[in-house]
Amino acid sequence: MREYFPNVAKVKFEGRDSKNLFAFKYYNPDEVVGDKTMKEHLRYTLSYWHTLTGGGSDPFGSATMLRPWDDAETSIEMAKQRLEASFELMDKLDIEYFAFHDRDIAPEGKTLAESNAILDEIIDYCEELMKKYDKKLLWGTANLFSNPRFVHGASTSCNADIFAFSAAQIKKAMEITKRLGGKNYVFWGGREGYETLLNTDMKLEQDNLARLLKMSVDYAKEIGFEGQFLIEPKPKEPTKHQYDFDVATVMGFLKNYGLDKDFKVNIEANHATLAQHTFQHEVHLARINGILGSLDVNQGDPMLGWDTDQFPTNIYDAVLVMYEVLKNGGIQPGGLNFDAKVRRASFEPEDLFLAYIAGMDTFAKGLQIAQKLLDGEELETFVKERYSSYTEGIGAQIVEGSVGFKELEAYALGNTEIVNKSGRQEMLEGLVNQYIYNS
Ligand code: XLS
Ligand code: CA
Ligand code: CA
Repeated sequence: MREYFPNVAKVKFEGRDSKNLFAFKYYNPDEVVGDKTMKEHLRYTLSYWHTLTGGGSDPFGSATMLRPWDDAETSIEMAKQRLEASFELMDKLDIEYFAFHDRDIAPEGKTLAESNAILDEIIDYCEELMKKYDKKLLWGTANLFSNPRFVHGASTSCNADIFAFSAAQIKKAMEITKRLGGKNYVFWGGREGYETLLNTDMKLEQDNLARLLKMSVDYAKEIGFEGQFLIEPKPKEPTKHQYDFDVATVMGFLKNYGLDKDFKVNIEANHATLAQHTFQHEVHLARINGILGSLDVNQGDPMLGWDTDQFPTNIYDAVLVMYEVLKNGGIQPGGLNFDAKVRRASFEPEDLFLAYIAGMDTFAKGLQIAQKLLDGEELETFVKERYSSYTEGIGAQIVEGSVGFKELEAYALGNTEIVNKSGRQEMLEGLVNQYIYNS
């Protein structure tokens, strides 16, 4: 098989003092952190769409990326070359998992039947390469947003024919995900949202979205697909208002339609910030509600208001998110998917390696620091102490549910001196910094 990245050898761990740009400084797959190896904790995942099919075009200019498969003669040949290149990348970067959409792994045909046949051919080859390189599928999904037919959405389209087409496409995507042993299946909203309420029946659209999800659950049972279903929240882009706005909105939606037992969430950092939340906020909320499924680790740019999908290099965010993951007891069967693309000006093939190395080192270091933060127990102890009034006396009675308004009024009337304590935010931020500086 052709070598696509001949200028880069297998990337190895060389430690913090290494000056080799193509080496890990912190990601040491076999290093044990807490109760697992780094590799087991992090479950790094290559995003097929950004890494293999992203060309670097933006609203002002066309593609810039130099890619070794650019010379392929047909789209099927190109898809096969991309597959080969993706496994070489995973192999050289020691990435165990990948994730894909049906339409980025294989080109679309003129009809659904033709698209399915092309997909089958590519998936055959993918299966072969997965065995050869010992790689796994974190999740599969269907692209229900790129083709112009999805102009009004997929399951929320005003056109029932599009609902049917979407169902058929998900059916096939779920089948191939099962076939490849996918650990999860992702539903990101695509164009499930609206631009203006002047032309929108929001009630019907939301009911239909729930109908499609219910059909997905039923079909998974029918074919014995046991992967975890994940909804990926995003507040806007491409529509002005996406229905799966954020974790809280998704939770309400799932409960409303009786789907809460069947879905968890795939949280993306850049989507969290677009919703005016921190990444940690979204992960924390999912964790305390038992629905933390998987993570798309990237980052946005605080100066830009859109989904820039940059490789994650912010150590502060990585620490706080890994802290949540550790408190969750891990992220399996989810993982950390680099849903990130190199900048348009980083167009050389080697930039892909440098970007993944930067992201992988950031989360490896974040994991190490988070484990220390957890072991140090200062944060947990502080929070526990801050709420200690609920462990005894009137607080304990409130929590047990043994008092109501009358009892609380009697208590409050007799309690003439209420004392509050400082929240010590600056001290705690300094403490987190100390862990980062000293590790
Ligand atoms: C787009 C999403 C998408 C999902 C998968 O913003 O991040 O790539 O992760 O459909
Ligand atoms: Ca994503
Ligand atoms: Ca994104």
